[in-house]
Amino acid sequence: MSRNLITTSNTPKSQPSSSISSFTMADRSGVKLLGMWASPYALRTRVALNVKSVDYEFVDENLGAKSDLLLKSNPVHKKVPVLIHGEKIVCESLIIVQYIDETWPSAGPDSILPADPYERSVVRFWAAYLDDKCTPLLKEIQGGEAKKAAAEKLTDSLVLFEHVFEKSSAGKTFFGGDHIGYLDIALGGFLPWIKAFEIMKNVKIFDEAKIPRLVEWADAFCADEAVRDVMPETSKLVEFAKVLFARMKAAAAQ
Ligand SMILES: N[C@@H](CCC(=O)N[C@@H](CS)C(=O)NCC(=O)O)C(=O)O
Repeated sequence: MSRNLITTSNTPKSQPSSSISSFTMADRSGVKLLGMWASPYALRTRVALNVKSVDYEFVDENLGAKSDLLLKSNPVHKKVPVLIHGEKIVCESLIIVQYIDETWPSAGPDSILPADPYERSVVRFWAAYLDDKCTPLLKEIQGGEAKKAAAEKLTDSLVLFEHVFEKSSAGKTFFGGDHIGYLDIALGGFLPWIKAFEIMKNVKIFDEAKIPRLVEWADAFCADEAVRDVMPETSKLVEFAKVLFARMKAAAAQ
C-alpha cells in the first residue's frame, strides 16, 4: 500500500511557488497530487495511485484560495486533481488514471485498463457516459426543486451500469474482475457524494430494488485496501456539503 504524505496548500512546504522544478526531498518519489479531500475526481486518482502502490505526496488544496502551484499547473481549468510527476504535469482525473496505469505498469498486480484495445474503448465509452450524463444529475439533485425525480433519473441511468457491471465483472467482485479497474475507479469516486446526497436530500440513489449488483459492488469497493483509507467519511462530507451549498445559495441570491 502506498504511504502518502499529506500536506495542505496553506503550509509553505507544499507551495514551491517559483517553479515546478524546485522540488524538495519531501517529494520523495517525485509524485505529487494536487487534490482536495472531498473531491470525487481527486479520489479517483488517489485510488489509482494506491492500486499501483505509488508513493506520493497529497496536497490538500483550499479551493477558495488556490495555491500558485495549482494555478500554474492547471492554468486552463484551475481545477484539481493535478498530478505532478517530476517535470510532467497531468490534468483531468480520467486522463491521470490512464497516465498512472501506463506509467507504472508493473508496480501493481494488474492493469487498471483492460489489455484488449476493444475492451479499452468500451470502458472509456462508459466512463465518458458517466461524466457526461450521470454526474450532471447529481448537480440537479443538489440544486433543483425536483430532487426526487432527478434521483430517480440518476438511478435509472445507473441501471445501464448494472448491465455493464454484469458483463464486465463476469460474476466477480469488480468491473475489472478480481481487481479494481477503470470503471470501478470512474464510478467509485462518486460514492461518497452519492451517500452524502442520500442523507442530505432524503433520496434513494443506490436502490437495491433497481441496481442490486451495484449496491453489492459499492460495499466491496469501499472496503478494498486501495480505497478505504482515502474515502472521505460520509458524516464529514455531509457537514462540508451543508456549508458549501449554503455559500452557493447565498452567492446565487446576490
Ligand atoms: N473534469 C475534471 C473535473 C475536476 C473538478 O471539477 N474539480 C473540482 C473539485 S471536485 C475543482 O477543482 N473545482 C474548483 C473550481 O471549479 O474552481 C476532472 O475529471 O478532473
